[in-house]
Amino acid sequence: MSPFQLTRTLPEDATEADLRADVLKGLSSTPKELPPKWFYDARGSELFEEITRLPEYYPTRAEREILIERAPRIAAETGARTLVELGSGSSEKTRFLIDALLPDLDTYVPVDVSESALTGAAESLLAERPGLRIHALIADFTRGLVLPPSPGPRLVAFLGGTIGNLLPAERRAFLGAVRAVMAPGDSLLLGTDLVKDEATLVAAYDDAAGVTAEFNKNVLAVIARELGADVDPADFDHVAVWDREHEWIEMRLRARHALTVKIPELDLAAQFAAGEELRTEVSAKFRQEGVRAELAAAGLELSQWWTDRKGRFALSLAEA
Ligand code: AVJ
Repeated sequence: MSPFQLTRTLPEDATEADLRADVLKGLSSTPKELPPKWFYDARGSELFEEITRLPEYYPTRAEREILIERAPRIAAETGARTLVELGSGSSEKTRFLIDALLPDLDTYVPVDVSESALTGAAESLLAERPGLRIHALIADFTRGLVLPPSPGPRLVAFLGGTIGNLLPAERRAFLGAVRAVMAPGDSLLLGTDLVKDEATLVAAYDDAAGVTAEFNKNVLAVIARELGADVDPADFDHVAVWDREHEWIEMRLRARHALTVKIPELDLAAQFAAGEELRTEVSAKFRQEGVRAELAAAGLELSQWWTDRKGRFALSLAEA
């Protein structure tokens, strides 16, 4: 059998239909909002990669530091023969994990909504790690998870702090779905950004070079291209605020003056008052006790909690 298999669990047109539904609902609600997953077209993914290299955006470097230091422990404790990675993207940091899990590792299962990210990452991985089986899944794991057959024990990794993009109720559903595909002896490796001083957090989402502002506005370019929306990104300002009650960062786009975003094919004319904001992302920040409690509520027990030296980011290991 070929060492690379690709399974699509999403219909080809699901993305388009989802985008329409999200835009129709989000631009008709008060306050207006759009889910962050629509940032990531080719340009948005490129901008995110650029964000990860900004001096203000510490999470990627902090998580890489933990992964490099703890990968051998993770391998020893999990003994994983299958690594499932949710939202794998370019699989860049995963290499540390894969190398520590080899030679016992049999199959790597990257799961992402982006087919191009999956095939690109798989190609280079296969060239470097002959013998590793890769079964890529094009799937939206927020809608439940069906995994291909592969040997256990399994390690499910959800890195980058992306769980922070989910609201509490969505996190509950997500962790429940992950727990549901885990057998006894399987593990979850979860990356979470941590609560810290407001200035550091806000700077990470409002960098001096303006890359995050461009990333935020890219969602407008996506709806203009995909849905023919009549919208000019220059009519909006990038806003990043720390919500201390919910302990999350919100990214918003603020209308510089009164305007209407027209999307004829959705029969939509969304009116913005001057200064009105559209919420484009929630990025929740965590504390150990909160992570432990959310895992426990899903039937998962926190067994390891590792942070970078500066205590900015955490990797949690949990067992079913
Ligand atoms: C990829 C979801 C982890 O929330 O920090 C980066 C996305 N948004 N800058 C994050 C993001 C603004 C990022 N995640």
